[in-house]
Amino acid sequence: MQAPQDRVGTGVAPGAGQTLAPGAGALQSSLRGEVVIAGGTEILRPPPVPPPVAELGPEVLRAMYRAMVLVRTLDTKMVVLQRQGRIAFYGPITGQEAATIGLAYAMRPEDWIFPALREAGVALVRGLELEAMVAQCFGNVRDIAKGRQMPCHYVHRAGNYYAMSSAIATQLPHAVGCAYASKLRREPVVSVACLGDGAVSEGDFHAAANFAGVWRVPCVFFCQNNQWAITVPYRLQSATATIAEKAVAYGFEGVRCDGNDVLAVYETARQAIEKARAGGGPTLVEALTYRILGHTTSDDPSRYRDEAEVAPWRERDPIRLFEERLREQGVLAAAEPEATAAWAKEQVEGAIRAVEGAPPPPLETLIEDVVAATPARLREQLAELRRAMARLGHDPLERSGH
Ligand SMILES: Cc1ncc(C[n+]2csc(CCOP(=O)(O)OP(=O)(O)O)c2C)c(N)n1
Ligand SMILES: [Mg+2]
Repeated sequence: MQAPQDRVGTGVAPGAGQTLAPGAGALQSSLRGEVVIAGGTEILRPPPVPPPVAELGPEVLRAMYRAMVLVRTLDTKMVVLQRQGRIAFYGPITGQEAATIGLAYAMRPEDWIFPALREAGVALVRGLELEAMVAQCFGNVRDIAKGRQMPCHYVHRAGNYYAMSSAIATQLPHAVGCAYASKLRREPVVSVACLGDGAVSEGDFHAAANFAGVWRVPCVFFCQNNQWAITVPYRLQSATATIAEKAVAYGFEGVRCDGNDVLAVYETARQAIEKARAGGGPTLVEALTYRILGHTTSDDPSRYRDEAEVAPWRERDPIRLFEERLREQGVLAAAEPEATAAWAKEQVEGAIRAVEGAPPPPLETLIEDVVAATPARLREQLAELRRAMARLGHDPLERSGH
């Protein structure tokens, strides 16, 4: 169930109110300063104006911890579901929770995020319901995207979370374009352009960074360098010692942080985002982390990677590091990790129970949403499909849940 929408912040806007092309939807409303975040797990909500790290109160620190545990729990469970044949595919974030959640808490609600594959935790923190996420992985009628995307390719319009595209780096010019629109409208809204280390070999990365530097747009490039792009290790991807230093070529600042330390990521991302908001132009943030599991459930890293390389990174598990720190500071009580794990398990299992049995999207949705009025030729194709399915013994009405 979608919870009622609640308004959590409003933007500014001299020059706002210009209209974009029809169909721009959420982009239009957000750039006009109408920021809403719908639904989601209230307990994870970040402060509307993220403060410097030293001023983060215990409630927010606890919320960050819960968000990390929830993402890990979702990952673990969804990988199992894939192995059981209940979903087709999954791309885990495991080991990268600090990078994902640190970024999520550093953004203001009115900011935009253009995700790559491993930012689902940002959608969760920005109000996407767990049930909607799980339904997306099943691709059933409860999926906002109507089963049209691969699993884990989320979209969350109310949270300014752009639809994830499989094609590496294509979101980066889009993010820069969105940031350019904010600049033209004099709106203090930042676009966060997410990428993996593999994306720096794509032309789109360089075009986006060049444009961002020349026009000093309010865009932060946020790279989760997990040191692998499927089977390709970082040393074969790029000859620079860091990804951060690539920013120099485009005339803006690059900064690397410990991607397994959620507070380091938070503060680095926050400073870059606030600098962009204040007119200081783009920054390339590199969160150095490690991909603990396979690229996705379709991958077997034992075929190309030595497990000895993984072991020290397992030791630096971002959730455990944060947990130890919070316990030392007296923010987490001794019993809290166990209670949080039980809470997260119930949240995830409850979401699966709620959506797994839902039917597939209606067959008609195959031809909807492409053009305003569905042309006759598409309706004919749908009728032909129904006839073919009937011939082959499928009942299209049953399959479509009608
Ligand atoms: C343009 C393009 N080329 C190749 C692929 C196949 N592909 C999917 S993910 C991936 C590697 C991505 O690595 P990285 O950017 O480091 O992100 P990570 O998966 O490590 O988070 C590749 C090559 C693709 N999806 N799009
Ligand atoms: Mg990578």
